[in-house]
Amino acid sequence: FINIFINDSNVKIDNSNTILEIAKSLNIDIPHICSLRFKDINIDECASCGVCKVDTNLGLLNSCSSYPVENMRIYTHSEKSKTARKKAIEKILETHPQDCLLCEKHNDCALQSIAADCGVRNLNVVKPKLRYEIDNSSKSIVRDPEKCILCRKCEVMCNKVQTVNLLTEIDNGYKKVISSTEKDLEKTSCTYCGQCVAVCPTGALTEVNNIKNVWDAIDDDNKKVVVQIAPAVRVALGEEFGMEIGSIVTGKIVTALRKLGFDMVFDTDFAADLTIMEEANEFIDRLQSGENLPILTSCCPAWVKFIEHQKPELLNHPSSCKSPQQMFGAIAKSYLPKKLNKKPEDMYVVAVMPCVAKKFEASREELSVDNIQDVDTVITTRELARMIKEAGINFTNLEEDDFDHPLGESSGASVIFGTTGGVLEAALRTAYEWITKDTLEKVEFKELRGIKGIKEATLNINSINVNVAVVCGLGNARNVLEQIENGTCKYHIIEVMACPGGCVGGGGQPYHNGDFDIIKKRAQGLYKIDKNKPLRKSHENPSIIKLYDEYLESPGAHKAHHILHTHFVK
Ligand code: HC1
Ligand code: SF4
Repeated sequence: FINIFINDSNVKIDNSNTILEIAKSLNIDIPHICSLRFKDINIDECASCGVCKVDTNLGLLNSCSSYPVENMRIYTHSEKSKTARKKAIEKILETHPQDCLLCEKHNDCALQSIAADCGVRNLNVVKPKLRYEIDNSSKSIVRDPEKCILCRKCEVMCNKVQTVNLLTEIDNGYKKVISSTEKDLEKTSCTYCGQCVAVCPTGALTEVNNIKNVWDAIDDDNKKVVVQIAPAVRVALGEEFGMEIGSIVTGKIVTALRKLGFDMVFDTDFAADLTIMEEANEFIDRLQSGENLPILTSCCPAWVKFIEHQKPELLNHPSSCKSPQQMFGAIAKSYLPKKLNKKPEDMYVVAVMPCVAKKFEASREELSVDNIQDVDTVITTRELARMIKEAGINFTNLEEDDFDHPLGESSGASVIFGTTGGVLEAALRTAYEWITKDTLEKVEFKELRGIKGIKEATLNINSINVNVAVVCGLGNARNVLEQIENGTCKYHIIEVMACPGGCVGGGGQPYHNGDFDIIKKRAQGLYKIDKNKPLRKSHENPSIIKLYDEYLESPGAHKAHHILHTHFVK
């Protein structure tokens, strides 16, 4: 601990923190853009945008990368620091488009709000002519390199955290931006994990906006429009309306979706239970035959694309199960129309997801049944918030409502899919009972919880030691894939999610600006929902039991396979 003076107040502080962090702990906001600090995953980077300048007795310093020394005098908002900050912002704005009102990031743009907070009102710059076209080649992410401000956060996420290594500095001088060397994202090995989108402070990286597709479908009288919501959405959407982080807003979302005009409101959790039926069955088969172990979960589309691009020779390991999003769509276009006396082509399936890769996933031709795509359109948690605002719905004051049935019933196991470790925990609750034929009393696998990048445990099931692991973040996934490749992997089953923290930290969630406390609070919300559910095991879900009785026969049966399983592309 050392002694410093900050804005003339004498404080004792821990000098292992940056000036920026110390100020934050003292409730002093220093504007900053480029710093990316994820303590939980050892990321501490900044690109020196210069916006976080503070005035000290040692001169002007970037507070995000400077540490205090004994008796240092720091002025966070002196004229000198404010002027330096303003200059840094003006420098960024020299090449930045000024069509803020029309930008996808309007109201969510860190650059816009910081410029406003710092009093930038006039710009005396002659903007250079357009340097880059918009890249909308992909189904998930739109890139507008014109809006890149060289903060390099996307590069850190893609190269260091996800190890996809796609992003780099391209061009020189006033044309310098961070991008891929290939102009069309679609032609690259991008996984669409969206972690670059999650940290981009401007409109340079945004999701593909599918809101119009949804309004058009709702207005089409010939379509029966059904909607599903992913586990992680229900503990994050409230943030868009100023509610406390981690608030559980499931019932309000159902009401809002009905008000928006959806014909039926269902739950991806139902399909997560279905996924567990198929995946636990597949796991037990492989465990007993000893073939293709470890089995890798396959519900995260960015992870699937990662292994397809990076280690295609290991594609015998992922489970052949479709993800819950896709299983939901497949059932909503086969079993459900029979119940409603409709044809599959009359159905229109919308998914609300915390993820941008889910948009790409829905478009994959492998994810269809008899040439009918399982899911028609995917919107993110953020896009749903925009639709609710567009419709003038006062979300915070909404009454709570329940899902439609039968595709709205779920167990506690399904909702924890939305956080790292949840899919494996859910699978083990079912696999344990199916293997041992005993009741699992202690359903919570605490050792698989928490946001650590790799977690592992050994469970004794019927005298077999089953080694399990949970991985989040694609860099950690690469590590595990290398173990499989070189024969040192000891696990029998591994859950993999591309985003640090799992879906609660997805690229389509309300922007969390790298704050892991937000991700943890959302995860706590999901565990709370699980705890309060009367049924906590997927195979006990009555609607799932009925679905097999009436339609799918049994897990892994021919019909179930035709509708609920897929294959991968090398
Ligand atoms: Fe996920 Fe999944 S948990 S992938 O993170 O398996 O997106 O929430 O919907 O499909 O259920 C996302 C979340 C989601 C699927 C489920
Ligand atoms: Fe990299 Fe993921 Fe962004 Fe693609 S979506 S560029 S893989 S961080």
